Amino acid sequence: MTTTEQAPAAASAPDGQGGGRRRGRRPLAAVAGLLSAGVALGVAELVAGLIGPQASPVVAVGDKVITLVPEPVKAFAIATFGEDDKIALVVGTLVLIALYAAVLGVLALRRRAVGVAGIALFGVVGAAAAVTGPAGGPLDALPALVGALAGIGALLALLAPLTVPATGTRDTAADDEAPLAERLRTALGSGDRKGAGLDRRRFFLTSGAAVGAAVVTGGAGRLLLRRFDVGGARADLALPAPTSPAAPLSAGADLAPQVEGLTPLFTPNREFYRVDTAITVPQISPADYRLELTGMFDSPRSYTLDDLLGRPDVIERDITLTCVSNTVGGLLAGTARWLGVPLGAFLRENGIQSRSDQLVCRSVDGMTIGAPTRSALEVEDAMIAFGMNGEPLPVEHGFPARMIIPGLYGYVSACKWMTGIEASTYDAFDVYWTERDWAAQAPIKIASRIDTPAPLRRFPAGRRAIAGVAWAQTRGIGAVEVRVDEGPWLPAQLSPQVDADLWRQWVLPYDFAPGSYQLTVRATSAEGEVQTEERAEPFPDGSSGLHSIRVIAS
Ligand SMILES: Nc1nc2c(c(=O)[nH]1)N[C@H]1C(S)=C(S)[C@@H](COP(=O)(O)O)O[C@H]1N2
Ligand SMILES: [Mo]
Repeated sequence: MTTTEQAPAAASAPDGQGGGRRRGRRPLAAVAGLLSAGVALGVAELVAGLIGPQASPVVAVGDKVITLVPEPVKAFAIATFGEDDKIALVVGTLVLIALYAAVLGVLALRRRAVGVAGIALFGVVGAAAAVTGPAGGPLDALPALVGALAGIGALLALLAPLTVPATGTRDTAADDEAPLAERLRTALGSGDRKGAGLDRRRFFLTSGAAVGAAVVTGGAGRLLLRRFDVGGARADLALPAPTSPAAPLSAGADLAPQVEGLTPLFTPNREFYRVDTAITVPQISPADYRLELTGMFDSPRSYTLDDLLGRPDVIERDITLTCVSNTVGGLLAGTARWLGVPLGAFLRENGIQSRSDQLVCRSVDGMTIGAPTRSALEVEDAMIAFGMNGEPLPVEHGFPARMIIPGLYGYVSACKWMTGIEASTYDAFDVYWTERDWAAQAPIKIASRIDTPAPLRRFPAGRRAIAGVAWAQTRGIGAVEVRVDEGPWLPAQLSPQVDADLWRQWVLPYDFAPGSYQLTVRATSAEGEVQTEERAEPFPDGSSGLHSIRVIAS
């Protein structure tokens, strides 16, 4: 730990005079700053534990950062950290806080007021972020403010032993006996006068207390926040049986068991890709859930979860979901058996008006997702989903209810933790992603991916399956072809067509002589549209181009 590494350096400070001592004390002051920030964050977490997860300043500030960072930075973060982008953000935020706190500690050594103001500012920023968050209220300012007060207290207590009034004194008793006025002056004013002493023992004792306080309060806060987890309520939820079940799968519909390395037809919930802007997963208790219809409806109303679960028209469908951020050959696509309420019927029943061309779907975390009203009404199998692969939606995937519209990228259809649908227009409302210049309309592009062989990893020469998946939701996949080097396009064998909204696996057995090969795949929709080889990046409406990899047989 730096604390102990720094101590000998400070101890070997050449003399008892101000300049030398101040230099020796700076690392300790930086530590004091760090520990004060730790105490502030811990206490804030404890108070947030009493109020609710939306009040935690770390999370609230992180949320704001996500909302404010420019798209290229976000794209970089997703590209670099993938689904760990939020962990990277939290770690990055903590590193920044640590630097800020260390600098504050050093500045406060000379002028306490700077430290006090710096931590107060930190508290105000945290409070503002929490209060103005999507689920924020005035009470949510409390954790950051109380945390900041605790942090200021900790900073003053930690700096005091670095600037004890009498020259060279290490005697705490002597310090305690110093005149009150003197002690106050040290606590509040410039303690770093020439000749001020350093009480290392007291500094380390206070540090230990600060570490303890930070750990205990932070840990207790985290524990308290578990009260808000809806995992238990989710486990207790009984799903209805569908009135209209998914199309039955023939035996052998999934080719994965026979082909090593091939993506399974259905993606287990745990492995299903996750993309959203939520740092902490929103927790909506089933009992409190409401879906509010607003805007251009003749007879808008609000639905409880039981209203949705108890409907007589529950459908079950197999649908492949895809993210617009998926790069060519990428893994941001997954297939599930979804259970829910047919969206078109639901909207009509509430008298959706023909003037509406955009549904603004609102999530409890403040996200707005704009889906074309027309698709919502006309795409068969569009639904408000509450079940995924035989279970209630996992909390990460939108519990208790989300939208699914086959054929549209998730950012223009698949609103998770959905608590509102406003029938609106594109003219009247810019949603989150369109404000950030992503396309307002974004049908999923035809795509195909090679899962095996893995690129650049040697495999034994001989007969081997080249295999992967291809998708063209709502249209269906008609054919997949593979090209080896500059050879002809060879037709692959496809898994049985189950539903146009489901991806299809493809397999091509190939005799590999030792050597290296360039493999390229392309799909054709059931309507005859051939996947374009023209390369496009995900921004602004989805990537295109053929997946091509180099493989080596030996
Ligand atoms: N509330 C909310 N819903 C959201 C998002 C989000 O950030 N917040 N992201 C969307 C995007 S970009 C995609 S691709 C899908 C991903 O759904 P999944 O995480 O269940 O795979 O959710 C969509 N729904
Ligand atoms: Mo997405």
